[in-house]
Amino acid sequence: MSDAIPPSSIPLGQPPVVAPPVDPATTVDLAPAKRVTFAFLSTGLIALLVGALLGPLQALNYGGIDLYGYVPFLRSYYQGLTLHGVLNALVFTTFFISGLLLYLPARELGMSPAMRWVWSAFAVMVAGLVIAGAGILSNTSTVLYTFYPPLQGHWSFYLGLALVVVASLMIAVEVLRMRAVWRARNPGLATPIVTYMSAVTFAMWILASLGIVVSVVFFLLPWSLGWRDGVDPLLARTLFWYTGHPIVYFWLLPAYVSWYALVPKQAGGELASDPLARLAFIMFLLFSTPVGFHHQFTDPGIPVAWKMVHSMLTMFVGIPSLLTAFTVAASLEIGARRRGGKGVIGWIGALPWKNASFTAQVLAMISFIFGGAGGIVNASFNLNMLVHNTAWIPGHFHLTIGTAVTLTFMGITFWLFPHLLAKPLYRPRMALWSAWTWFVGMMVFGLGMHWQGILGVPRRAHISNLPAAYAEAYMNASVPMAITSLSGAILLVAIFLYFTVIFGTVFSRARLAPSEVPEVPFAGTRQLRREGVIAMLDNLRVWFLFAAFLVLVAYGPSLYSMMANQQPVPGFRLW
Ligand code: HAS
Ligand code: CU
Repeated sequence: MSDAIPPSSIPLGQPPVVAPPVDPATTVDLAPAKRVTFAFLSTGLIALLVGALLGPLQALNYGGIDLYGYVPFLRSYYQGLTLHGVLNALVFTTFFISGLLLYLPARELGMSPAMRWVWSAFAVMVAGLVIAGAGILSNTSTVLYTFYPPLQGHWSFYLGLALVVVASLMIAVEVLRMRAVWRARNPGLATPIVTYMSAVTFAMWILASLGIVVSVVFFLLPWSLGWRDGVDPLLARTLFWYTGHPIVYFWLLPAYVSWYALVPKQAGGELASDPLARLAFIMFLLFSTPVGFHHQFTDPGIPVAWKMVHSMLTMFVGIPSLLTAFTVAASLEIGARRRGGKGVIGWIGALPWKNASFTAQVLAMISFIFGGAGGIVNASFNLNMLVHNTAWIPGHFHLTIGTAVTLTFMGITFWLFPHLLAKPLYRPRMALWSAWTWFVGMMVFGLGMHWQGILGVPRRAHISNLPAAYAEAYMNASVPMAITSLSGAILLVAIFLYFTVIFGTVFSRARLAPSEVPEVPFAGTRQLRREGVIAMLDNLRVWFLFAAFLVLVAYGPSLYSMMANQQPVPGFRLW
């Protein structure tokens, strides 16, 4: 590698392929869109705050320290774990993504969303959160975030979560509508990159959410209301994982939007390859959904051949992330060399490490190298037997959703809140510290949990409350258990620092002058024509049909036989 700036797909410094659209900031009043975005993001962050504060309790549990008795609204470890998983993995993410992937396209296209519709979506999502929250807090739905039957929750739990999903689909419809309007007005032009990525993410989510919608509407809700005597656990698990796997890309892709289309600008560079980014997103649309059996390798009743098909397709869905690693690293390198960075890896030092928003997101990327490698282990049919249902799995998903995604979202708030509120970021140095402590805390957590998993420590076990005879079985894991506990303390500091910055920013009386308000750091300033490969990639309808076909092949036969041979089981309450 030389020190020269690496070539990008379109020569640097050349005029754009065609003139970029008129700067939207000058034409459309985005103030209403900013308000609804802030509503989505801040509600999501409150869910994160409550959910994350329960996290250290879980980490300390692995070190044999039981603090559940001190939390007044919790009656058991499992109630705490349900609240933690639902608030962090399901509620925080859905609110945040709905706000972010609505606002970025609106800003990029210079279009105001249909405000009545998106405020209705917000109201439905809040109603869902309140209803599901009541189910969990009343201890009537301690079924964990995977809510496997025959564990039976209260109907409010299922109804609430269904409303959250429905609301996110309302946002999906709006983003696809905005894209369609823009395309009709600009027939010769390709969808601008951020809108393109957001539209693909939502198209994927529409296909992916089908499993959970069918499961809740036709099985879980009627069952919890007493209208059905039982549900078939295998069918319900399969429908759950039909959505439960691709939902992880519904979380990841908005982070990728930022890594591809915003972070390169923050690094002082640009997106290294626009077409490659689009290709990666189309691969996610195709391969995200037909892989859910990799969560069910140990489930009986699914032919091994189908498990193998899903294992192979899972390897396919790893490819766009590998593409992402190279494109994003190249984009960062362009920025670093423009900033004077030199050397084969010396350029890394020239990146803007003092910028909290940038640093949080690059640390998130680094965590994903380890999270992704663990994912490949999980997906390997034979290795999965070793790690399934052990502490390894929460280790994996705290590096992916808990760091790669969440730390990216935290980094985004460091510029987005000042942008939305026209207020300066409160204590930027503290913001930087919060990113580093979150990263270090999660890496330590990941180390402790993966290590325990290999030693056979189960996930979802109230370790700190085990009878002595059982506890002895895990004596050989005392070192990684101590490491996991330590991470809980580090993460508690990170939560405190991050939310001090957020609350400090939101409640600050200081105001930024219009010229000081940070702009959305769009990196892709080039407008591509809708022709050739780009036109092919822009034809989302065809790709969506391909994706649906692949899903039909991968799930059709198994789902058909499960539906035909249902063995319903009545509900259990173990709490
Ligand atoms: Fe996973 C279980 C396989 C990705 C989340 N996963 C889970 C669960 C969750 C989860 C929540 O095959 C637990 C569910 C439960 O409760 O039971 N996962 C994978 C695979 C991937 C993967 C193959 N997972 C994710 C992501 C998640 C997530 C993303 C959330 C956002 N996962 C599994 C399997 C299971 C599983 C099995 C079931 C296990 C079991 O037995 O229960 C892949 O998508 C990963 C591909 C990623 C890569 C990494 C690319 C690296 C990048 C960073 C580049 C860095 C740069 C920085 C540019 C190949 C893109 C440069 C830095 C400079 C300074 C220059
Ligand atoms: Cu998965």
